Amino acid sequence: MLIALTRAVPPSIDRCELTHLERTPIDYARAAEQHDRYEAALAALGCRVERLPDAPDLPDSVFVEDTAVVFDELAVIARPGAVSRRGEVTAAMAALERYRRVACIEAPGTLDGGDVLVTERRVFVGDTPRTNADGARQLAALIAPLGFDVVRVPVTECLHLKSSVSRLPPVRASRFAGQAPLRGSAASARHALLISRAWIDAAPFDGFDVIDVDSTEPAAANVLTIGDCVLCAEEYPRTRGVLDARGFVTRSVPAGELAKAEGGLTCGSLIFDAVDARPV
Ligand code: CIR
Repeated sequence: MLIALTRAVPPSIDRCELTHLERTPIDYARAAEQHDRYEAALAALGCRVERLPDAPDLPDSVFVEDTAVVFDELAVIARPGAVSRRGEVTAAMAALERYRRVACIEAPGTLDGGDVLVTERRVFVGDTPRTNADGARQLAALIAPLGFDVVRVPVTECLHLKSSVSRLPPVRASRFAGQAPLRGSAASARHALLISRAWIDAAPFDGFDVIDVDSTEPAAANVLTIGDCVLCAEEYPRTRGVLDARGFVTRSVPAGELAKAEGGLTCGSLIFDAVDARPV
């Protein structure tokens, strides 16, 4: 059973943090309706959606991904780089303690979950204003015993690492039938990655099957993979087409309102398997 932790869009969303975008009005009702559709899509894909308690005065609280990174054996509670977001982690920690052993990133470390891309054995951590070297070092120490190594990746063109690169399901040979094999595709059944090279250098991901977003959609790299399905933003149909053409199973939801707050599809949930849950 997959659990998806989510949180309501707060009425204060128009006071959200912004780094790379100009502030434009966010239609609260529309954002809330799009988030409802996102949650419905998660449920349709087999998740049990658990909403954290509302946090009306925390403008970015809908973006629960940034509050933690969940591994099978451990949940690492983040320490968001934006001071305005630090209060968000309490509710995430309370929820995660029901399912996992937890460990916290401590000051002076900072870490946003959106900067952490977990692959089979390697965890990529964005070097951003939100995630500092100490936060990355603490994460590395916590997950080394679980068999993960950590690679830092410089990010300058977008908010988080996962704004520019996100995980796809593992490649199957049939997805590449009739096309030149991708770099690394013969090497393993690793997850493929969807990447926006306009925003990030692909070199750190050497050895992975890397699929490019459509060049007219640089903001389309943040997709949410659940099992074999890739949830895409409706606003980026060409990139969805790229994935469809490769044989991936895709679905889409509208995500334009929260995109004005620099949120993408992974940002709205923390998804993990309850099978590995510790007894409550
Ligand atoms: C922020 O700047 O923190 C929010 N406005 C957007 C956070 C998006 N979260 C994510 O990419 N994981």
